[in-house]
Amino acid sequence: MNSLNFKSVTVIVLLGLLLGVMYTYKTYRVCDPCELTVRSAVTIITQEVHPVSPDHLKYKQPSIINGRKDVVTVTPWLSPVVWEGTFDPDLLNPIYKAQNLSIAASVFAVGKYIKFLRDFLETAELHFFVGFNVHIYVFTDQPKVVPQVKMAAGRQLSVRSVPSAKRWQEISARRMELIQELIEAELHGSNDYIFCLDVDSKFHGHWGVESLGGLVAVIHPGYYKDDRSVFPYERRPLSTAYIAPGEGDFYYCGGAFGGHVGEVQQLAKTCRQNFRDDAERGIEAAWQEESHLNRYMWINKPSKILSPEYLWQDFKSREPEIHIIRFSGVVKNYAEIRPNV
Ligand code: UD2
Repeated sequence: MNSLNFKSVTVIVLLGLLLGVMYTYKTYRVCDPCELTVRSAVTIITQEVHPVSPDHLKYKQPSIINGRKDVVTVTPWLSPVVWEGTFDPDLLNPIYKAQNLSIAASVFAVGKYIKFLRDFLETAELHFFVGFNVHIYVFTDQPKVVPQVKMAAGRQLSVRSVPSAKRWQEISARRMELIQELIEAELHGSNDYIFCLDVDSKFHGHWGVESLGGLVAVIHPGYYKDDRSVFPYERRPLSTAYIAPGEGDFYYCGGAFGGHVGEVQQLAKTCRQNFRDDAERGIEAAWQEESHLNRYMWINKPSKILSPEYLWQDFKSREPEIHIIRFSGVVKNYAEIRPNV
C-alpha cells in the first residue's frame, strides 16, 4: 500500500468512526425521552390540589407521634388508609365546604333488592356527607316502588329505569356499564366525586369528606387479616381479571368504591370492556365486577384506601381495631332474594 492509499484509508476509517459516534449519541438523545414516556407509570386523570384552610380555623393540634398504633395508616405506595382517629372533621369539613362540592352516589335496586332501598336512603340522610350537596342515583326495574324519603336541602334523588335480569351475576356486573354511561351522560364536569354502593347495606356512622380522593377503594371486611394467597381473586389466566398467586395488594369490596368522576369513568370503562372480552372467551370472573375491580385497583393504585369501617358486614362481630362501623351489609337470605341461586 503506498502512502497516499494509507492516508485515504485512515481518513475513511476515522470518518466512519466519527459518524458511528454521532449516530449512537443521536439515537440515545432521541430515545431517552421516549423510554421515559413509555416507562412512566403514573396516569394523570385528576390533579389534586393542596387543601386550603380558612384563616384562623380552630382545631386540635396535629401530631406525628401520637395517633393510631394498632393499624397501618399508609400503604407502601404512600396512600392514606382512613381509620377512625386518623382525621379531624373540624379541620376537613371547612376546607371541603369552601369548594362547594357535589357528591354523587349510585345504587342498584333490581328485583327483590328493592326492599333494601328505604333503609339505605334513610340512613344515608343521617350519615352520608351530611351538610354537603349529594345526588343519589337509583337504578331499578321498579321505578314506581322507589320509596319517598325526605331529603335535606342540597340533597336529591334521581331514578333511572333498568331492565330486570334472570341472573344476579348479570345485575351485579352490568353496574360498571351503567355507571360509565351515567358519568358520561350527566356527571362529567359537573359532579366532583362519585361513590358506587351496594343497596343491601345501611349507614351507621359518619361517612364524609375524609373519604374523598382521586381513586378510592374500600378494604373488604372478610379478608383484611389474611394472606393474599387466599384472596378470592380471579385465578384463571384466561380471564382479564387474573391475578397470579403472590401478586396483589389487598382484597377490595365490589360493594363500595369511588373517587373523582373522571377516575371512576376510567375504572368503569376498563372493567366493562374486560368483562366483555371475558364473555367473548366464554369466561365469567369468579366475583364478577368485584374481580375486575380488584385487578384494576392492583394496577391503578388507589390514592385513598378506606378501612373496613366503610363496609362491614352485619353477620361479623366487631373486631377491636374497628372503632366505628360506618356502613354495613345487612344479613340476607340469598335463596330468597336473588333471581337465581
Ligand atoms: C359481593 C359484593 C358485591 C358484588 C358481588 C359480586 C360487597 C359487600 N358485595 O356481594 O358488590 O361485587 O359480591 O358480584 O362487596 N343487585 C340487585 N338485584 C339482584 C342482585 C344484585 O339489585 O337481584 C345489586 C344490589 O345493588 C346489590 C349488588 O347488586 O347490593 C350486589 O349484589 P349482592 O349484594 O347480591 O352481591 P354479594 O352479596 O355477593
